[in-house]
Amino acid sequence: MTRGQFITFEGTEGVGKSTQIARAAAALQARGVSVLVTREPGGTPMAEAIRALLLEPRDEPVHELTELLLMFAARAQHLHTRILPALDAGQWVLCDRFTDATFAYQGGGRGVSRERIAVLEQLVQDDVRPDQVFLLDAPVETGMARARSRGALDRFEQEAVTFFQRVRECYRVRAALQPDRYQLIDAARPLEQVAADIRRHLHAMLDRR
Ligand code: Z5A
Repeated sequence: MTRGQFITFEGTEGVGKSTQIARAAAALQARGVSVLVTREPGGTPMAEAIRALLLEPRDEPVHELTELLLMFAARAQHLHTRILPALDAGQWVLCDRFTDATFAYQGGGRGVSRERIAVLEQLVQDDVRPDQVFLLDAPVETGMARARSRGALDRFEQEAVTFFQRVRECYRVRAALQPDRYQLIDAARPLEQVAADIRRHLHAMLDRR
């Protein structure tokens, strides 16, 4: 059995990750690929319970290490009980955010050091890294306007524009450092153009196998 591909979708809020994952899954399925669509934090019942803890707005200040450890606790459960078994079974896993989000949000956004995050990455993931990362990139204000038309804001969505600007910058730096693994996608364009770009990259991945 050929191992599946692990593909993640990243970016600041409202850039269109969920929308594009659904289209990417359909494009792969049309080529006969078995796909698992999942997300972080979350993806298993226990990890979804941790997600609810993380996203719920609360009066108590949340320490950045508490947030970091909860992200990786959810990830350990998700990776080892859901993602890796699916990859071993030959499925392609499309995941809405993964550890790049931790470097961007807890690192770039909250100021936790890269080294500290890397220690947990190694502990939880060993050598597992996404095969391909689609970084959907758009001005922070564009994504915020799209996402905020939905109503009540979660704990992350309540952050200031400057927080998301640091997150975006961190993502862009990571993408520039590893151009083979990242596809930087201009997500400010109309939805169908973004989807066509991603589809082209996925077809190229399939053709190489
Ligand atoms: N987080 C973290 O801090 N550390 C970590 O390690 C991880 C996560 C894994 C929840 O993630 C929070 O967890 C997240 C970071 C943190 N907080 N924030 N911000 P999430 O992925 O669930 O949250 P999100 O980024 O806020 O998701 P989102 O708002 O659902 O965004 P999206 O999935 O990128 O967008 P969408 O739902 O596909 O689209 C939003 C709207 O825009 C929708 O109405 C679409 O129809 C529309 N849209 C999409 N694309 C377009 C284009 N191209 N043109 C026009 N309109 C569009």
